[in-house]
Amino acid sequence: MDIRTVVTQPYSDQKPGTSGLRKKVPTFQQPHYLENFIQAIFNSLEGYQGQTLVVGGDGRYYNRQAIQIILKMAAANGFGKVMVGQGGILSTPAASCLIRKYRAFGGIILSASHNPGGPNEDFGVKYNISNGGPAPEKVTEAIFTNSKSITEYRVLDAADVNLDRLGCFKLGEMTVEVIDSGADYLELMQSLFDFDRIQQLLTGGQFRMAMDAMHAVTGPYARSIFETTLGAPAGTVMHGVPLEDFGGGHPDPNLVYAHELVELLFGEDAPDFGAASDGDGDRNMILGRRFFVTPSDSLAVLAANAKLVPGYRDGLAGIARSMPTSQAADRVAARLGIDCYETPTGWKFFGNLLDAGKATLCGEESFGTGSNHIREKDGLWAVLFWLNILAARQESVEQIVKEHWQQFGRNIYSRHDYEAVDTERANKLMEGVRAQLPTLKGQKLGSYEVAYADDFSYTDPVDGSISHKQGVRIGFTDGSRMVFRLSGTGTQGATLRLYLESYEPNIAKHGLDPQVALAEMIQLADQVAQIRTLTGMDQPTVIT
Ligand code: G16
Repeated sequence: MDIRTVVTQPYSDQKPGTSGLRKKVPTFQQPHYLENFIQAIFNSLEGYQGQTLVVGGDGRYYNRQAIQIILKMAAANGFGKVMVGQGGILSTPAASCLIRKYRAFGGIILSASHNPGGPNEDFGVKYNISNGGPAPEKVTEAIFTNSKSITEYRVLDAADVNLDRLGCFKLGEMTVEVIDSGADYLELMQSLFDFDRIQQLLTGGQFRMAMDAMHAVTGPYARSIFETTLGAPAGTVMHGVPLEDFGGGHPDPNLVYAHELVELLFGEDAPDFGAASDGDGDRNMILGRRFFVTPSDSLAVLAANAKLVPGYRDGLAGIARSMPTSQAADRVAARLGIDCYETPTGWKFFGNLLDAGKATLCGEESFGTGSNHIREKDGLWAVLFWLNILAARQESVEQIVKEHWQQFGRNIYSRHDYEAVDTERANKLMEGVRAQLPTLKGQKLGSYEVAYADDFSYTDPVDGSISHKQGVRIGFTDGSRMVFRLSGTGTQGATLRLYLESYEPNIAKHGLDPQVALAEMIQLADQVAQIRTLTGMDQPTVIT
């Protein structure tokens, strides 16, 4: 079998975003586009000769073709072995688990996460390092730099590997091991949670749950865990068969896109517990009967109840949250006497804190929660964590959250997304807000007084690296705040995210609808940023 060196031209748009390179499928299908990016990844790494690479994706359109290309390029570039999930399937958390467990050099995960899939929809490539986590900025920058000057890539001329048959195959000098996509992940979950107790809850006849896999990668994992292992009735997992186009849906577990689950949980005779996960299985949404748990509250509740869960019984080293995530977790950390870290948006920023043992639990407002068990956020882990707490406390989701608010006060929170905004206008909006920052401090805005106004920058406490311009914050003297940033995961125009938060210690006001409680701030945000004028939109596309 021959290794071919193919002459290529660089593409100028291969800059990884918040989580890898995400583009429309036709962009990835351009001649040499995927190959260039994969070679740019390999070129920016050192010492991988003879080492193991983990490869898999969320099963979206183009997954299988991309994997064949990557396998042949890995063989031509000198990897010793590639572990690939059966059928090319690996959830993002399962890939992270495998990289760590088998001490792989790294992994390539093919996913555009919660973005839709299909011939004209999104595809993505993400590189994870040996700790199992997303490549940090210095690596993604090196990949981008490499992609801009690439002149050739290496690929093995060979037949495709049968991805559906478990076992080891030779591809040139390299071994390809097609592995069961879920076995190692299930074992890890069993080591963290009280499966016996959760099983009693799910089979006791009193408690019902629904898990929406949104026709994405979590389906087979969820069926194996909840239905086969824990004994929940067949049908507990909805939309459990992964489809290349996610059944035409938008595999984003939020109140808008997971509407079937939401209708079920808010309808007559609703189950006690509902959960959903996204395209690649790292996000989660948690619902009780007629009750939505915001991701920020979810992190805080998990942290406050961690001692009920075997894997966290010895306590937490610290908590980390992304900057736009509400400060609910900070209150729990303060009560527990542990540190709470505020990082930029992007799971990659948690890696160093977890590796250094500074944080145990991490979370983001964007429906991401996880811990030091791997280096990615983990949708099913969060669902099991909640089930473990529910089994231990024998209370409803709503009771648990409301009691949490009574103890800690409520951080009322909402995110407004304006999607597919003209990029130039979105940049103008952000520049407009940035221009006001130096003069905002001390000003009265409606009934609020500005305590600080800045563009968030982060100094990593472990390696000292600095990340600038990570979101504009306007904080008020009563602890409320609004945050503006542009999404780093969209593939069409720009997405403006407006994050709103206020703190409410008064129990009598805990039942308020966040849109009502935050109404004045929503209006002030529009005043400051001219959102409606500049986006040309009267309403956000998605409110969570
Ligand atoms: C990715 C990142 C998350 C981030 C989210 C939203 O999630 O891994 O850390 O919070 O994007 O990012 P943005 O606000 O820039 O769109 P996922 O699930 O898409 O990989």
